[in-house]
Amino acid sequence: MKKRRRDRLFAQPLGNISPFQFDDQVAAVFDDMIDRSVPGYRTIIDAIGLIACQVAQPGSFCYDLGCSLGAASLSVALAQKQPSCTIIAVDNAWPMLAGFQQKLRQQKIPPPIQLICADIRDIAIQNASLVILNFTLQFVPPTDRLALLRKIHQGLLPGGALILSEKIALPEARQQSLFEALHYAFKKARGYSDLEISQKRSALENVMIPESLPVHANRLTQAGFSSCEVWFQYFNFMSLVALK
Ligand code: GEK
Repeated sequence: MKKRRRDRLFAQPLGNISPFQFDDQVAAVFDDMIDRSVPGYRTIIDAIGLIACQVAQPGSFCYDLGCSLGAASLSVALAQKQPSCTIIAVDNAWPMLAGFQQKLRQQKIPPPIQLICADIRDIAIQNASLVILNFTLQFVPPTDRLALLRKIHQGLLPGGALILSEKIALPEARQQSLFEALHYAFKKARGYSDLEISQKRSALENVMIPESLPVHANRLTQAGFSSCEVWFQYFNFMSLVALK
């Protein structure tokens, strides 16, 4: 297994901070970046495999939308005792998919995993027992989110589940600044400097748009989901399961 490369992308002063992109530079350090930036990321990835074992149905599809380097897909694949569903992993950033492809070559994975380079707003979802949006919806323009969730709901089989993980905004201003400060402290404790944190924050502005939990819950209901439960929260990062 290749040693993970440390994220230093925002360590030097950048005169002009361009909007964040999932390019070659990001793909090369992504494992380290997400692990040191998203509280509980590894716990969520491991739990996705456990959730998949409960809901994945033989002969169905499991979609990992915005798969990046495939951590969630691999968790689903490795957790299954015997191949039961085909995993369809989708991302529109080619450098991320290329990184995932490289990982797949290094590992022996039982169930089939198909990689698709596409915008998740454009693909068909069908015969799905599980759909995973692990920190991806926050990168989809808010005006397109309901249509995407409706499509996911329609493509799910009865009893199918959506795992939605997001950075969330807190509706109450004092809680918002407390949770922001806690996330800042989390990143500092993992070795990011003030400069790295503030430059990355600027790069993500208008690219990643978090919303509050009530906004997500209402939209899921509007999209047709009959129930949703938060199973994980660590500061302003949460993951929920929505059922058809
Ligand atoms: C993980 N789920 O490690 N269509 C396809 N892909 C998209 C789109 C879109 N419209 N918008 C964004 N992406 C992963 C982590 S990262 C989250 C997900 C983060 C892709 C984008 O290219 C990137 O790979 C991913 O969604 C978001 O479990 O970096 O905070």
